[in-house]
Order: sequence, then structure tokens, then C-alpha cells
Amino acid sequence: MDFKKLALQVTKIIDETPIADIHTHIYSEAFGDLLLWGIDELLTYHYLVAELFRYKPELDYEVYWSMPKQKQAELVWDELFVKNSPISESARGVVTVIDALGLDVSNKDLNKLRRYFAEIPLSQYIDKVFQLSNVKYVITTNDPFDAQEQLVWDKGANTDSRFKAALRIDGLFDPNCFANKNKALGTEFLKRWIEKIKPVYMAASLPPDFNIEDGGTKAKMILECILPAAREYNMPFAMMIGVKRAINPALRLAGDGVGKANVDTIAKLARDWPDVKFMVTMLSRENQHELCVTSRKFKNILVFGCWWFLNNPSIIREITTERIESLGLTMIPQHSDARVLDQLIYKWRHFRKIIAEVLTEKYFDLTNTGWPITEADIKRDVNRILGGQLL
Ligand code: FIX
Ligand code: ZN
Repeated sequence: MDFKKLALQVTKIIDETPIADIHTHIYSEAFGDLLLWGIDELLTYHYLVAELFRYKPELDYEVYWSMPKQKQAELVWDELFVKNSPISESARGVVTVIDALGLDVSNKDLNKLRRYFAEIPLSQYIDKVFQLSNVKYVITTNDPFDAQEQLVWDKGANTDSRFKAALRIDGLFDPNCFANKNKALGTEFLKRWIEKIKPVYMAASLPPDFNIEDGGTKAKMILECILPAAREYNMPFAMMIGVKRAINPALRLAGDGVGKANVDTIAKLARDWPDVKFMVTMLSRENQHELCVTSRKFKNILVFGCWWFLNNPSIIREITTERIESLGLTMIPQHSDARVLDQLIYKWRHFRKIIAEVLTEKYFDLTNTGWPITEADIKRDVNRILGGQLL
């Protein structure tokens, strides 16, 4: 098989495969201003805010936070895009979006870019973003403790089938949360919200020192309420492990860090709850190989995504390659974690390029040993890992 011909074929199939984006923070129009979109939201994405302070260390955190959104965006634009090349993954992503929209990226005129977003109706722009990113649906992060979200769900919520729900329950781990005062309250709370929003899965982020055997609030809620509910509703529980929340509180949403976690606690959960499906993503690069190995040992662990600080091409390539080598087509290689609607365009455009390269190499190895790889094989494989079939 000619490598270049194979590469073109794999790339075309990946580009044409509609994506199921299984973890995002974007909302349908029904959620009002919870849906972030447009150039000013792209520029004030918390990844870029963290980078702004590295270019402009004299900038006071609270002075920045007191600025209107437009001024914040102008600062980011000036420092990361005008005075310096937008070469980081997050900055490059903004350029990818602007280019994909057919706008002129060379003029660096932020106000000219703003005019495009001011003139396009939101519903038309949502359609355009889904079309350009070729995403068939997103699963968002629905927080039952968010007052603004509660109002929308009480009114009847989302009717756009491109936006599916995930029940995010980090709030249950707050020692002051009413719903963890006893098992009955926690269970009632979960069932009420599962019935209300019909989530694809329940999810929680967990710190590096998460230990299911420590008897703390997290372990108690997981063992007494979350996993019994997951079993009863045959619903996956997604554990996103390794985040150190607010290591720099002054950065607010941008202030979280990362730590290596203990995979043994995942193995214990998978062993003790064999009929519950655990979706697992870990934030530390150092955890990835042991997560692959552990997932090989437990058929109820579904590894997913190159989460957050891992969502950089150099690490994505490494992680995706080792996952295909260890897990074959039994994992979900990526989610976008998009917080701004427009990011679907760049997060998937960037990832598609990488997985096309990785899959081409693996298919090429196969063909070199006489194994026939057909267009139908590639379509089947890509749709399995990126089309939502594994959920
Ligand atoms: O816990 C999460 O869902 C994380 O993805 C977010 O907290 C984080 O801010 C993020 O958006 C990372 O990409
Ligand atoms: Zn997220």
C-alpha cells in the first residue's frame, strides 16, 4: 500500500466522520448566556488568560478581572496575537477558528473580526460551527447546583438534539452540601436530576489524592449514592482524576493545577463494581500508561480523552499512540472540553490531523504484513472510537 495514498484516504475518512464530543462545557441557545461564543469569548478562554499573565506579569489579577470582557479580550489579543506570535496551542486555536470561518487572519484587526460575530444570528452561527467542526452532538456539563441552569431545566430546558446532558456532581462532594447529609438525601437528589435531565452519564472531577477507601465525603457519596444509581439506571460514571483545584486562586477558572493520582483506586472500583461502566480520564501525563494497563484488566473501564493540560499535539500524539497500541479500538481517544462554542472548530481540526497520522501509521504497519485494509474497515474503526458507539 502506498503510504501517501493511505494517508490521504485515512484523513478524508476522519474528516468526513461526524464526531460525538463526549465532554464539553457548551450549552444550547435555551441556556441563554451560559452559551459562550464569538471572538471576545474565544480570547478570554481561561487557558489564554493564564498565558496573558505570563506575557504581562506586571498586570494585577484583580485589575484584569475588574475590566469589561471586551477590554480583557483586547489585552489578550494585543499581548498574545499582536506583540507575539500566537504559537501556543490555545492561541493557535483562535487563529484556526478565524481562518475556518473564512475571515482574514492577516489583518490582526480585532474590531473587524468583531463585526463578523456581531452580524451573524446565533442560531445560524451554531449551525455553522457544527457544520465546520463536523460534530454530530456534544455532551455538555450540567451542574445541578448552578442556579442559572436550574431555571432553564425547570422551564423545560434544551430541545436541540445536538446538545446532550451529563450530570456533573462535583457539588455533592462539598461537605456543606445538603444532599450528602445522608444516603437517602443523596440518592433522592441524584434520581431527581437523572429523571429531569436524562443524562448520558454522571461525572465528577477528583483530586490526585482521591482514594475510594479513605472514608471521606467523596468515597461515601460514590459508594453509597452514585454507584448504586449508576447500576440502577445502567448509566456510566465518568471520573476525571488528577485536578488540583485553585492552586492559584487569583487566576479563578484558570487557576487549577495537575497532580499524579493513584490508579489502584480505579482498579478497586472496577473490581468491586463489575456491572458499572467507569469512564476514566486522568489529567497527569504520568498516569496515562498505567491507566492503559489498568483498563486492559477491567472491561468496565472506558478510557477517554486527552484532558485539559494533555490537549497539546505533542502529548496527544504520544497518548493516542500508546492507547491504540494497548487498547486497540476500545477507548474514546478525545473530547474537546470546549467552553466556547467556536472552539469545536479548532479542537477537532487539530485533533483530526493527529489521529489521522497515528492511524495511518498503524494501518500502514498492518498492510506491510499483507493485511488488507479497506475504506470500509477504516470507516468502521473511526466511527467506533469517535462516533459515540462506545458510550
Ligand atoms: O473539570 C472539568 O470538566 C475541566 O475540564 C474544567 O474544570 C476545566 O476548566 C476545563 O475546561 C479544561 O479544559
Ligand atoms: Zn471539562
